[in-house]
Parts: sequence; C-alpha cells; structure tokens
Amino acid sequence: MITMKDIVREGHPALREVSQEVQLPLSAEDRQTLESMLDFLKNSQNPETAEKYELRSGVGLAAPQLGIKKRMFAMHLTDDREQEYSYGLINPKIVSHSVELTHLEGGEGCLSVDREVPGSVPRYARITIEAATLEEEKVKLRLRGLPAIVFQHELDHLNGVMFYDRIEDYEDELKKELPKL
Ligand code: K2U
Ligand code: NI
Repeated sequence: MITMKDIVREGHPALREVSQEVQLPLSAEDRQTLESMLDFLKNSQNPETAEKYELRSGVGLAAPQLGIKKRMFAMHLTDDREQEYSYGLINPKIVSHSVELTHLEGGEGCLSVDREVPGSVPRYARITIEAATLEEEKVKLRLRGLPAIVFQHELDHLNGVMFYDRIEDYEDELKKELPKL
C-alpha cells in the first residue's frame, strides 16, 4: 500500500527528469505499481483511510513521484458534472488542445511539494488525449475543467516539470526548489 513516505519530495532527481515510455504489454511489476497508485488516490479520498494512514488527498499521482521514471500516472476524480475519471494511464499524450487557457482557482498544490506556492498555473482549457489504460486498451478522451487540469499536472511530472515552473507572474526566488538535502 502506498503511503506518503513512498512519495518523493522536491529535490529528488526523478521529479526533474524526463520519464521513459512504458513497454507494452505491461509487465506484472508495472501493472502492480500503477494499480497501487490508483488505490492510493482512492484511499486518500476516503476520510477514514486518509486519517488512519495520514494520507494527503490527491486526484492524481505520477510514477516519478515514487521515484519511478516511467511514463504512467493515475487519476481519480469526479468533475462538476458528476462524471467519474478513474484511470491508470500509460504513455499518455496530448494530441490536440484549445488555444483558450484556464487555471484552478486558488492555484495548484502537489503531493511532492510540502509548501504553499501561490499563483495561477495556466493550463489548456480543453485537451484531447491518447493513452493506454490498465486494461491495455488505447483510449482517446476529450477533457475539460478539473480532469484537463489534473491530466496536464500529471503529464508535466513525466517531463520533469513542476506546477510552479508555469506560474508566470511570480517572483523567481520563491519558485526555486528547497535546497538539496
Ligand atoms: O501530482 C500531484 O502531486 C497530485 C496533485 C495533483 C493536482 C494538483 C493541483 C491541480 C491538479 C492536480 C494532488 O491531487 S493535489 C490535491 C488536489 C486535490 C483536489 C484538487 C486539486 C488538487
Ligand atoms: Ni504534483
């Protein structure tokens, strides 16, 4: 079971590297890892489980956040139309996107960042994505709203990008990562 001690924090090299494509068909190990990432998100959104295991609530988790530099992440959330998005996505890519941008009111956070970093994070308002799922099927999804924002936040993790890299109007010194431990 993944808990917060398994999630690497700012300064860990995996958060700043480009992850590698995942070999298909999925190995038993990669499948197990991605399924446990999805379980973490579900556990983190269950008040009793989250309290018992001291989990921070998350709607997305990328393999590099476990120190695993592979192009896969899990997302688990419902959008404002009560549509559930619960996926383990492998080799995800954005195939097209709107010109229009959006941002999460109040800014973004990150399970690998133990501090508040205020500021709006610009994201594409609408995206069309392709990926393989845990069921080893290719999926093509059109996302908007929170699912689109979560997808872009997690895809950034696969490319070594942190959400605060994208906060334009923010003094540089506060964007710098904590000193390497
Ligand atoms: O990747 C992560 O660190 C998980 C983040 C993903 C995320 C943060 C901000 C905006 C979109 C995605 C966690 O889910 S942070 C907790 C959270 C919970 C609900 C809504 C937004 C963020
Ligand atoms: Ni994050």
